[in-house]
Amino acid sequence: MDGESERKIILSGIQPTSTFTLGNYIGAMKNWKKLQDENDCYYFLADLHTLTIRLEPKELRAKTAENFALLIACGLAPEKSLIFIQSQVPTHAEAGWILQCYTQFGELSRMTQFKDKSKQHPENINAGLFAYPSLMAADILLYQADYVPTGEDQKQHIEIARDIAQRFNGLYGEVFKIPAPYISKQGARIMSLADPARKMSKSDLHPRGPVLLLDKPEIIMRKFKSAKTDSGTEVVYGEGKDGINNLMTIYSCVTNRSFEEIEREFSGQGYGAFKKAVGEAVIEELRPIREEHERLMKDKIYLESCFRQGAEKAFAISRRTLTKMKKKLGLLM
Ligand code: ATP
Ligand code: LTN
Repeated sequence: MDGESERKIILSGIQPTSTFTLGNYIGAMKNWKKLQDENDCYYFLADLHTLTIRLEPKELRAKTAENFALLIACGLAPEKSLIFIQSQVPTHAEAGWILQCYTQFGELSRMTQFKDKSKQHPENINAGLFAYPSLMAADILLYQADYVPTGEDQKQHIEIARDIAQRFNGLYGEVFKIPAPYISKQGARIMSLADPARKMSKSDLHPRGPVLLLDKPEIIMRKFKSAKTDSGTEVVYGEGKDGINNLMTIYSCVTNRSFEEIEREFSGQGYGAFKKAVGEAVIEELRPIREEHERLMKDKIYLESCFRQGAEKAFAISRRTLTKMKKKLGLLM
């Protein structure tokens, strides 16, 4: 951010497709938490976006509840940030449709996520998957967000949201604030432990690729010990060392140590000792989250009151922008 002192509007979302990973935590939630004291923050589960792939209804329901509790367990406090579930706030789908009519076929065709997901699910390349960025633009623009903190992979979607906002404003006057991406320099792209050339992703089915936030300590350690690295021995950041670079990034994000400090700390110790240390650091970082999650999952009444109140407030805020959009368009109100 540009160092101005006034509070900014911060908004971000995450799909509840599966249990959140260490990549989601480092690239997204850890930053979301830092921002919540000094800004007005809106965070939500993008469950409507999840419908673009096929999930069992039972599974979606369970993952949405589990991940809502995980957001809180990661330190997002309902008394500080507005936390809600997208499908419980009807303005998103309505504004999403309107903005689809202001999104061009050509620009949607260029989206990397669309190309990747179409390859992953060739049997189900649906219109929702294609128009996904228009709904995401609605999510952002409805709240007049200043900044959208995400990992690197979402930058293209935020750029299209800016283009849509500028196009709409150009036609109808100042309706939307133009949002900016907010991507931290480090940890914006944590890689899979099994294949460091690929992004760590919660939908990755490889048993040792993603570290899940609810993994037990012994599982986390096993995943780090078997993490794929090159044939070298020195813990040094460098080209052609994707596996070690990724482990160093994870360790650095979790312990706040610089690469130089890490190189000094593990000089002459080999990869084995380093992998174990990264595993231990991650276990300690995730332990309080897992414990808090376990506690929250037993308090269904509290969780439900959080998401009901969140949805109500989100509706009240987003409705102002939606009403403005509809008036500008000539929809009879
Ligand atoms: P899926 O496998 O369901 O596509 P995903 O794990 O890639 O999911 P998203 O729901 O697309 O995660 O992303 C949620 C947030 O986490 C976004 O801000 C995204 O940029 C961030 N994120 C996802 N994966 C990583 C990663 N490997 N490193 C850093 N940030 C990430
Ligand atoms: N596309 C995002 C999730 C998402 C989002 C948003 C992120 C949906 N709407 C609005 C930021 C702002 C993803 O897959 N991570």
